[in-house]
Amino acid sequence: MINLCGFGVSNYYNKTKLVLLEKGIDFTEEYLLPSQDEALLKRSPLGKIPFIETEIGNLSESQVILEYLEEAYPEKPLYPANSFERAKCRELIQHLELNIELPARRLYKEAFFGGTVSDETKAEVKERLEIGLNGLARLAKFSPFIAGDTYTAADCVAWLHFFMISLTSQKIYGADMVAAHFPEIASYMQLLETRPAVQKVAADRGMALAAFFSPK
Ligand SMILES: N[C@@H](CCC(=O)N[C@@H](CS)C(=O)NCC(=O)O)C(=O)O
Repeated sequence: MINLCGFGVSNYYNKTKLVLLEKGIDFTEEYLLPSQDEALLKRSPLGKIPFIETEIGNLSESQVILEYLEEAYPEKPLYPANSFERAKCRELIQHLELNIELPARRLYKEAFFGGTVSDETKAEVKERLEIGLNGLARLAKFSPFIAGDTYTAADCVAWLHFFMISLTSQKIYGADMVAAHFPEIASYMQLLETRPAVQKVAADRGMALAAFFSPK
């Protein structure tokens, strides 16, 4: 049995959870916040979440976990069978994570955690986000899924990161940068939200967000 560790506010935790659900893999969840405590570092090398525990050992880094799950549980594939199409699917994921989510993450402190971010950082991130979103717009198909006619792991990642980037850009810049780059975004998100696994992650995320941000 797989034990998924982390918490439901994290888009990387939710990415791993969504893939487990989509693939119909049995798993348990353990609520854990990131930390540098030795007890956690023994389980996750950088004290980050998510990570999974399996009978044969632990794995950190959500994308590594996804790739492992795809190989270990090939039924209900979330990557195309063809090598080049599979690479195109991974290309979308890499762009979403490295060139969009990672720069935007520098704004989360102000967008979600009551801190502040300098105007210089905001301007720098905006420039990186413009480049990342423009690049993704050249790759994304939305026909109707992001990589083409089949639902893939890239949709799992896109659904989660689009949600966060859209919220973050509205909070920091007063404008939804995702909607500005992808006119089809609302119908795309609605299409994904017809899936039971997506609905389950969205509902759990809603509860996790409410609990995390409720006055203590
Ligand atoms: N590349 C990692 C990112 C995971 C990550 O950054 N998780 C955040 C929570 S959303 C975390 O643990 N942050 C604590 C830290 O950076 O020390 C993955 O894909 O799993």
